[in-house]
Parts: sequence; structure tokens; C-alpha cells
Amino acid sequence: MNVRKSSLKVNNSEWDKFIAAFDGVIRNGKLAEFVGFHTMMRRIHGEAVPGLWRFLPWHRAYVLEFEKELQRIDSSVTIPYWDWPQQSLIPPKLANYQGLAESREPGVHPRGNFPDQGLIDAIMGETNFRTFANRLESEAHNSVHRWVGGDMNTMMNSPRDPLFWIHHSAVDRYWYLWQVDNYSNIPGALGADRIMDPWTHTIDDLLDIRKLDYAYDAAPAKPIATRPTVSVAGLVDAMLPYKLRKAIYFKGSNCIEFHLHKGRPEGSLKPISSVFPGMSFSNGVDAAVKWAGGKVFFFKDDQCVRYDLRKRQQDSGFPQLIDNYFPEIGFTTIDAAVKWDRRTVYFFSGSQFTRYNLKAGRVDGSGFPRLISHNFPGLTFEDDIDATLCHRGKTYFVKGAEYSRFNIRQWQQDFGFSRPITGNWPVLDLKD
Ligand SMILES: [Cu+2]
Repeated sequence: MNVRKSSLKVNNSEWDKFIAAFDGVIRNGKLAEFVGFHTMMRRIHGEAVPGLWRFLPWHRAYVLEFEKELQRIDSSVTIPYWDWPQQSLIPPKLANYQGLAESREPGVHPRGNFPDQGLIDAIMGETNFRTFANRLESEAHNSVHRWVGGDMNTMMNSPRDPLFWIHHSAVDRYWYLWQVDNYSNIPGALGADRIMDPWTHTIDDLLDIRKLDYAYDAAPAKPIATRPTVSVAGLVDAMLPYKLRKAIYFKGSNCIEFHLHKGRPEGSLKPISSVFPGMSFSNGVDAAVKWAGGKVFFFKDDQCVRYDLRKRQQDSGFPQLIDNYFPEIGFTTIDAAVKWDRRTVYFFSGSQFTRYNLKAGRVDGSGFPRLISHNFPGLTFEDDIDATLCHRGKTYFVKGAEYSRFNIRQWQQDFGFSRPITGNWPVLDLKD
């Protein structure tokens, strides 16, 4: 296993070997090739949205592959990590060695500096991957590039300088340390964006450094955090748009009317049987969705009912098995359903969803069901969604004690989500 050491712990002979190997990849042209990758590859920095998700995994692959090139010259070499903020200066052995870089201007740039421990602690305390990655890149990583200045402060030339590599080893280490406590699923990078070109590494292959056969400092790498499980019971079972600007939230055998614009409940918690007389699932529903023609569909376990809102009665012939009534959607149970626009309904079940065309009365296109995680960029919830509702260009997803807001036009989760329901969206806290 390859152990990357702190720049403060690397001894003189190890620095000499690192420098000799760096000279080797200059001579064999590999460094120039790697400098080219940094310029060619799109979406590897946070200026573009996929870059926010790709920055850390792409640079993990980049440092790893470059380290392999150094090891082809000298197998004992690993890339030290620049141990800022403990070492907030150029490591002395590299002060007079700058590889292919032509210039450095340390300390000259007005916004160049090393992050202090307080900033590092704040960044490491973030719990949402995207927020963490964004802050690590923009607040810590960028300012060190600026502090070194010269070639290090350019996208074209920065990898020419050995400081680039020890700097990115440090960034990678902070991600790894964060991963030990926080699950990084990186759901916002989709399709080709999940592949760290020009290599074949995918984000998923790169998450666990133990599988990549390296570690930081002498201790073996610790296991990284895995997907958290929701330990509390869901606070809401289903949400249904109701009349103008209103919605009904369901929990157990009760429901409550909520005014979406005023942001408060209207009236009190009532039995489902009093609001929807004659509806079969008076003990509770899994999902509810507005349908065409003044109808609503309710789902419970493997059954569904259609309900007529004007007549205030359940249509005859219901309940039916979901599988019989909607044979194409691919689900026998439904976690959540939402009318997205006038003709489109989304059904969610487990880790999958199916899009349904209300006007045509059939599944909307091919390839359904699809994975939630692959089609809703950045959505924190990848499975077992409790309830969902569309309102004013946003779709709200509820899972357990948290909710998320998804921007339909931008097709991404809004910044700063998911959030706890309690304290942020109190009306959803239907516990008494
Ligand atoms: Cu960088």
C-alpha cells in the first residue's frame, strides 16, 4: 500500500527521491501530458455545476495516476501532502525546485493565503457533500493556488509545479478525512460526468481510498461512512394539492389542510374518513396524487383507489391491485406520487421512479422505471421517498424527518437542502 506522508514528516532523502522522480516524468514527457489533461478536461472545477461534484473525484484520479507515473521512475515514491495549515509556507526542499513551472510569486496575490485551522474546522463540519466540496475548493484550495502565484495560479500551467501535486494531495486528504464521518454519494454527477476522463475511473470506484491502495500517513486508511439510515419514522405519508393554493398532508389515519401561500395550516388534524368519505384507505395512505378530471388516486400497500373530488365518493370498481390497474409502471407498491404538470405524473418506489403521461394514459417513454439517483441531480434522497408535492416551480420531497426542494427549471436540488422538517417546515411536523 502507498502511504502519503505529511510534508512536515518527509525526510531529506525522500524529498530527493520525489524530486528525482519528478525530473524523470519531465524527461519522459509524462508531466507535459498530465498538464494537458488539466487544460483539456471540462467540468473539473466548480465554475460549472457538474464541476462542483467532479472536482474532488477527478483530482483524486489525477493525483493517483500521476503518482503511478512517478512510481514507474522510482517505486518508493508517493506524493506527500502539503500539511497546511500546520505548514503554511513552501516546504524548504521545494523552495528551489519548481519542476516545469517558470514562475512563483508567493505571498503577492492580495487574496492568496493559507486557510487557518478555524476555516478548516468549519469546512470539515459541513454535512452536505456539495457544500463541503464547494467550500474546500473555493475557500481553501483556491487561496493556496493564489498564494503561490505565478504558474500555480493558472489553470493552464499549475500542474507543472510540484507544489500543485502536494497541494492536491492535501485537498484529497481532507476529502478522505471528511468521508470517514460523512457519506459522499455525489448524486449530482450523472452519466458521462461520473467517469473521470481521460481515465475509466468512475466516481463510484474512487470513493474509497482503501480500494485504491493508498493511505495518508502511517496508519491504514479507516473505513469511510456508508449511506445513513433514517432512524425516525416518517413525519408525513403523502401530500396532495387540494383546491387553489392548498395541499393536504397525510399522516396515519389523519390529514390536515395547509395553505401554501400563507404558509400555515387551515383548521386542525382531521380523520381521513371525514375529509374523503367512503375512501377505502381510512387508516392511512402511502401516496396520493391529483389526477385528470377532478379525480385523485390514493395508494396503500399493493392497492389503489380513484376518488372523485366533486362527488366526494370513491369511484366504483375500486380498490384494485396497482399491478392490475397500472401494469406498465413496473411497481407493485408506491412510496410517493406527484402531478408534475398538466400531463405528467411521477411515481416513486424504492430507488426508482416512472414517468406517466396522464393524457395518453400510459408510461411516458421507454426505459422506465429509472433510478432516482441517476435522474434527479443532487437530490439527497435516493430511495424510499415518503411524499412529494409540486408548487411554484419547485418539487418538495419528504423522507423521514427531512425534506428537500428541487428546482424544476434548473433540474437540480436547491442549494442547502435537505433540511430537517422540524424548525424549517413546522407544519409538516404532524407529531402532536
Ligand atoms: Cu488545484
